[in-house]
Amino acid sequence: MASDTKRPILVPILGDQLTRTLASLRGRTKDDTVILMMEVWDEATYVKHHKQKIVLIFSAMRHFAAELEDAGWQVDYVKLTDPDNAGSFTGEVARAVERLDPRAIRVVEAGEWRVQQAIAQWPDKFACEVEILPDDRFVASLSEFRDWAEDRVQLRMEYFYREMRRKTGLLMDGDKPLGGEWNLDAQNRKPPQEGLSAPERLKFEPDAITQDCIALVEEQFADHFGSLERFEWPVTREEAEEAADAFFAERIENFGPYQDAMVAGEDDLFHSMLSTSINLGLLDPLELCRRAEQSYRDGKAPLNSVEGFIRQIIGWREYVRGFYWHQMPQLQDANALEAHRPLPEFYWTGETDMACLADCVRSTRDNAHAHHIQRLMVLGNFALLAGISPQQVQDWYLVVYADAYEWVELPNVAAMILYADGGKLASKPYAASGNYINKMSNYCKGCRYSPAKKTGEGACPFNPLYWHFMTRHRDRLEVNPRVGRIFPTWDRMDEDKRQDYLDSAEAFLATLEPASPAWARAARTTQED
Ligand code: FAD
Ligand code: DLZ
Ligand code: SF4
Repeated sequence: MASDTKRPILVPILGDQLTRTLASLRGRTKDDTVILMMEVWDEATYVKHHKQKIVLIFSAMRHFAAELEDAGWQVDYVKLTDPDNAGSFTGEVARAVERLDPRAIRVVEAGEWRVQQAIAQWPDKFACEVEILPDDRFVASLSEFRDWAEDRVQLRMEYFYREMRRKTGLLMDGDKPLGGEWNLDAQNRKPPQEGLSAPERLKFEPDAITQDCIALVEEQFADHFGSLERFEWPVTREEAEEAADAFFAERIENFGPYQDAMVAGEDDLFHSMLSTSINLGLLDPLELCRRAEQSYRDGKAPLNSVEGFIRQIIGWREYVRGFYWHQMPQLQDANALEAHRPLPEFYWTGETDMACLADCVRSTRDNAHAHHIQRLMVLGNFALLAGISPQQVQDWYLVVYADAYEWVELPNVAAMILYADGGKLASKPYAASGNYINKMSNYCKGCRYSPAKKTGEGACPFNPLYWHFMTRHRDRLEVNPRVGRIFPTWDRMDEDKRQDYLDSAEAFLATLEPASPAWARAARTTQED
């Protein structure tokens, strides 16, 4: 065995830890550190991720490793097709320990429960010292969230967000919110006018490294969901910064007003499209918030746009991460509304006459992305109203979006859209009829259904499904101050009308085809969960 000082420190860096200032790299010297990066089958296949998601992660990892090497670091990079690939993070670390005989392993905790459970075993598995460091790329540490959450009967993003505003000083005027109000969401619900379109986001041509990853994915993951015809995501910090520059130059001004708008074929609108880069670690979320604030102070964007953007990041993003670790592992099995219907086939194929859903699935397939309101009020709203099994919906969202990691996907799906946690995260289920989608989009104009028709042939299915859902869960929802007021409207309808709603919903639900076995296998859960 080499003397202790000659033995290196092993620093494994996971696929979503592509940050040069990562805690495990800080204070390390280049000559006594070996960085380990691993493409492993377990991560690529625990669900059958969208093809673009795998290309994105592998390409970003390979570029990051090359950058580190250029900067003089020793990087041990294990490719997926390495014949000795052990298939898992733990297996690869074991191989590296054999190879390098490190004096210590230093790793930043994983973003996901599943992976962190494995890392927590490393101190017992490996003879050398293992140091597991907190991931400090977030504004709030996990213990800070726990302290905040402790003793609260209800957890609400709004109050947590105010704490984060105070902590960061973002948009503050002393101890008061700049402009007098904490949350300007009410100004951010502008419906799209005819012909609304946004400047195109910056798109990136695949270079040789990305092309290799595309070829690898075409070969190894041909049966995964999603198109690889266009791969346009930033894969390096430099590209991600260019994408952010373009957002701050061209789209932040209208980000707020049109945050909830949807336009068929306009896949990005005024959204930043930066979540993939933020989640990989290529962009610093707090730095983006400071840039957003500067846009307001420079008079380039209104306060409602900037506050809205900052709230998504230091509010929602931080809140769901804290909530995930606070609620795991029970969150993954939560099913407060006892929803058991299998995920319909059209979530994979887009083959449905419902124009809104078809367009959202198309964007998801083509871009590995759909914007927030499409995920929430179209795809999510349908899953909620139709009573789709939370576990099947969770896996679908985890598979199909390039920015999906369980810590951010699961709270949004289980708690925000499906109310499967019984209301710990959200004060009410986000249930809506066709009216909402008609108001906030141009989808209904191209649909064979009519949002104005409430029941029967040609009626928008969201209309009867809405009442079917509300009455199914009346006991729980009637006492909810935010939605309970709707029940007197139901009670005032005559008996025939109410029956019409329920029959129409039942008839529609009976037409839903469950996902065929080939698609069901993309998820961890099967149709019989
Ligand atoms: P923008 O609209 O430009 O927002 C700016 C940033 O705010 C985003 O990049 C993101 O980092 C953050 N953000 C916004 N909303 C949320 C939110 N609800 N939770 C956490 N961060 C948020 N986001 C993911 O990053 N990964 C997911 O797996 C994911 N799954 C979702 C599932 C559902 C059902 C819903 C309703 C939302 C989900 N989101 C997820 C949140 C949101 O839809 C995406 O972050 C957003 O669409 C990404 O596009 P953008 O970068 O253009 O976002
Ligand atoms: C999502 C993903 C995929 C598809 N593949 C890998 C991989 O081969 N190697 C890797 O380091 N990370 C990958 N990831 C991202 C990880 O799943 C992510 O880092 C963990 O989920 C964090 O807990
Ligand atoms: Fe969607 Fe209903 Fe509008 Fe058709 S009519 S696009 S199903 S909301």
